[in-house]
Amino acid sequence: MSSNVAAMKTQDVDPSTVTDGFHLLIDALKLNGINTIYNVPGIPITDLGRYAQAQGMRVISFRHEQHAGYAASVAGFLTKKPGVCMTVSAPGFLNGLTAMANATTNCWPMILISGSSEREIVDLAQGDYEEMDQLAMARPFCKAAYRLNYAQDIGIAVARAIRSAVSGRPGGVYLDIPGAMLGEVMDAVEGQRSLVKVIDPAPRARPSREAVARAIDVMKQAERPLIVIGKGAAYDQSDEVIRELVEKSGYPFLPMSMAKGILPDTHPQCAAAARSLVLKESDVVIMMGARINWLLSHGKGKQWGEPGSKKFIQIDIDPEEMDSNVEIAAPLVGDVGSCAQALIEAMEDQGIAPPEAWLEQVNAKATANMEKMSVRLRNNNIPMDYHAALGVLKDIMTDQPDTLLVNEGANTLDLARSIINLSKPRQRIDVGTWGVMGIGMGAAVAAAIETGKRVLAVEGDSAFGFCGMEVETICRYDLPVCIVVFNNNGIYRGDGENWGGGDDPATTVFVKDARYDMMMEAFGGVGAWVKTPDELREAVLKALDSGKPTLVNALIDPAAGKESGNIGNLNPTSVVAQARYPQAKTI
Ligand code: OXT
Ligand code: ADP
Ligand code: MG
Repeated sequence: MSSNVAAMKTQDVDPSTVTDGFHLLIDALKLNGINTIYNVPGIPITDLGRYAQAQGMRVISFRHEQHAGYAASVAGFLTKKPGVCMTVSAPGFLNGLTAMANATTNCWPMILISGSSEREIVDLAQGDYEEMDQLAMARPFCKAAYRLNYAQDIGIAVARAIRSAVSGRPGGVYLDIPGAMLGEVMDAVEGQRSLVKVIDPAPRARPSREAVARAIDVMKQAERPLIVIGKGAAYDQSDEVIRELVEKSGYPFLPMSMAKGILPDTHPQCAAAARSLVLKESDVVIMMGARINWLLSHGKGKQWGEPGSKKFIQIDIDPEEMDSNVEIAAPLVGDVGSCAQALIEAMEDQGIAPPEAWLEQVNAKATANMEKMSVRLRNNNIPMDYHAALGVLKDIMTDQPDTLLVNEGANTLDLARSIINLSKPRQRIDVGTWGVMGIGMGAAVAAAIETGKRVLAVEGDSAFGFCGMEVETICRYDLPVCIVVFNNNGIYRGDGENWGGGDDPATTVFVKDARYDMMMEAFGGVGAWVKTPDELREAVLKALDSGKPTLVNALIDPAAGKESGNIGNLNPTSVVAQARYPQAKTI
């Protein structure tokens, strides 16, 4: 910065010859195709949001930073470009940090930009306004953390942030913006010159020829093969290549929850409805953008059959993922598209085709499970149970495949995952690797903003409570989001009792029959309070048809759910507890 620029007064300024930190940051983001910021305003970034809007960016302001952050991370998942969340210092930063940590855990690219207090005061711990050493706090939760001390470094810092977020295994990146830097004035030409357009930030990574040959050798030995497709594959957007690999190999495939729809759930090779069988009985498993973590019982235990009965081929962008839980016989390090393409080419004339008997066994199990399920979906019990309500939503989603599905809760999540068929890639956004509650409204906003499509958010009443105030955000931006709250009056179930016999309600129950629909009405949206499958159908169809922000409050039998949905086995217990509280055995 030249000294005459630094000494300028407002009346001397010709905005065509000088710029500042605010505008350079906006220019740097726009230059790199980032045109949306998910934000909560306040000192020192209030004006940054205003100027970004003035400069043609979409700035979506939330009521709480966590949801702005979740929205940014979901934008990253859907677009392969880092979603940007902007917050104020200390408390706002910490609110956003949860979302950035969640993005890193889910391998989604996101940049958290937080304003921060005066460096000199923070470093001497002299008690500045919202003082906190944010850079140090952020580091354990992201791939990279950078501080921007000078306006002239903005171009490089934004370039580094973008590359860190999307290259290799994607994740969260933190950019610390001391307030003083934003106001720093700089010559406009020099400023423009300092900006960096990132070229090829996430280059394709092809697997080596030897690695492909090794994988083919393993595939040739397979008698009961399986492909597990994860959200890393959905993120990769190589939808056609994935489909070709699955269909050319003829292998049954099991989609992890957010990989549903890359190939339709109704595809003849889909083994979602034969999950236990394929995990247990398969002998060769190709993992494609899916980690062998808790969601797959770490690849061990009785779910996976006899120890040593499997060989794994794993496709992943991150070499360190290999052997993390079980031995990987054939690691394929690279992006899903390149690895799948390499396998397709190398498979030619290798006689790779699964034995008919295996396919028949898988199909028989899937058909039996689907038949059992379809009977349960057609009931008219009052109060409604999960199956009846989800049967309605299943039909609607089948008829309207361009609608995106957001889903969270416990029973609401687990049953919707199995029941609602999807047919488009990246059609489903859910609680992800951490099973986090409260992602719903941020995800719904991002899904609507990034795709321009209708969104159906199927929410447990507890899950919705984590983010419910964002219905105001949905109304304010008039987004085509229909929220269905599965209102069973509580966490898992609404019929719990205080085991001490006191007047306080049980720890897992809520106010009975709460009118969540009125929250939506309070902000000008449409509310509906439904008690039967027919009423539910009518309300959701009306919402999706009109595109108006709508909340359908669906009364669900408080006794219909299971403790923790499908993962009750993860709750710790003890013989002492079981002996003291006989009720513990019955939930
Ligand atoms: O093969 P088998 O025979 O085994 O059958 C399987 C499939 O083959 C079959 N299937 C089908 N059959 C027929 N047709 C079709 N189409 C079909 N598809 C599949 O069905 C079975 C089951 O299949 P599935 O589901 O694929 O398999 P499974 O065994 O379940 O898979 C295992 C998992 C682990 C992969 C799967 O269960 C999974 O992905 N689970 C994710 C679980 C998860 O993340 N849960 C959320 C967290 S729970 C808890 O932590 C909650 N909290 C605490 C809390 C959290 N999380 N976060 C924060 C910030 N604070 C606190 C809270 C507060 S949940 C919660 C709130 C809950 O209350 P709500 O009111 O919101 O919700 P309700 O419960 O509704 O009240
Ligand atoms: P799921 O929960 O669906 O099983 P995970 O989040 O556990 O999926 O796994 C996603 C995996 O995908 C991560 O190990 C990540 O490194 C990997 N991944 C992310 N992007 C790509 C990509 N473009 N190509 C290959 N692997 C990827
Ligand atoms: Mg509930």
